[in-house]
Amino acid sequence: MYAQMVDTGTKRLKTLEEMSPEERDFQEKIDAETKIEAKNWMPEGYRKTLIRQISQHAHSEIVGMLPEGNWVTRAPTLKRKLQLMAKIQDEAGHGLYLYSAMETLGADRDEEIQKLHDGKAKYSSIFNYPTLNWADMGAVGWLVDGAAIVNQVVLQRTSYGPYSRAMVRICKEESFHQRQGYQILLDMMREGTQEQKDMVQDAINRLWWPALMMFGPHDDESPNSQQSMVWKIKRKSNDELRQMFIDQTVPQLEFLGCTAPDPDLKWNEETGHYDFGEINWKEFYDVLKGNGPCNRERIGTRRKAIDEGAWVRDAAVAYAAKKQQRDAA
Ligand code: BYC
Repeated sequence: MYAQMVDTGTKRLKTLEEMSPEERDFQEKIDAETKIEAKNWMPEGYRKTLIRQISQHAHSEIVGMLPEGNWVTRAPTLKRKLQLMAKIQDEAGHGLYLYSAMETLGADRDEEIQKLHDGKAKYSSIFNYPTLNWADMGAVGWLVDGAAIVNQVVLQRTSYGPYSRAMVRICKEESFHQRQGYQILLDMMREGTQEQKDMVQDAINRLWWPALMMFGPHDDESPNSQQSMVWKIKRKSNDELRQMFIDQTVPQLEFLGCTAPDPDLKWNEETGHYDFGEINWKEFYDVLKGNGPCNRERIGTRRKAIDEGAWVRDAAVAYAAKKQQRDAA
């Protein structure tokens, strides 16, 4: 039974015998599926890992609004425009629940957001790709929210209570997003012109591999996984989740009448899963380093939004102070 990284620079985890009594109690709670709450004792590494993961997740929701925001003015009908706006507002809400969950761990929201704007914090690689045509709105909903759901359904059982409860609500909304994305593509494939059908295939060709990258590096290349699995922050590994996503998505792809840009994708009778080709990991790590097609644009837009919204925040603070004075008088 292992629970915590030994601080020796090695990858070995501490055995129960090597732990302090507090660490042992904590791990026993985790093993018994008791949720950890904000006021409970927790190892510093557990707190830091959660702040890292939840803040990255929150930043992803907020930056994730940008590729879709690009299409609000060009959505083809009023109904589609309203649906897209509602989805984008939901993402903002997800960001807010997640920043709040992160604050329960003692992290400061402004500081974490500043790290994002300084290019020091990560957010999901997928949002550094452009959305070039209307079918991308369908493909983002279907593939990107679809991948997010596979990851987040499992996170509903994560060991930290506030994160797990935020996930329950987020998953409900994400399921709706996935369905509306798939419906956009179905309509284009069933009722569209050849040009519109080609747009759907083009969107899938561009977003397929980046969607698979959302699950992170292979398990043996993932520095955080081993510890996060023992602490039950993560309940399934990156590769397990990626396989689940492929297995559920390929039949939907076939139903659409489209193909994936992967010549190695095929059903494997023996394993009962789809085999698929290797991700371009160089591209993945380049995007993480800030060199994806839209990294600079995304961060630039976020910084501009914060700068231009400063007067609103100042006005709200001034109003609250005035109200307090009036109420006290
Ligand atoms: N992009 O050791 P690993 C959404 C980083 S959906 C960028 O496996 P971990 C939305 C990783 O952070 C997307 N970075 O890490 C949907 C780590 O770097 P650091 C958000 C990535 O944390 C629709 C390093 O690579 N979902 O929001 O154990 C519309 C090594 O990786 C990525 C979540 O955030 C990536 N794809 O596992 C709008 C879900 N993959 O921090 C919005 C919650 C890996 O050590 N997060 N990295 O410098 C998780 O489940 C886990 O954090 C991950 C990575 C599976 C993503």
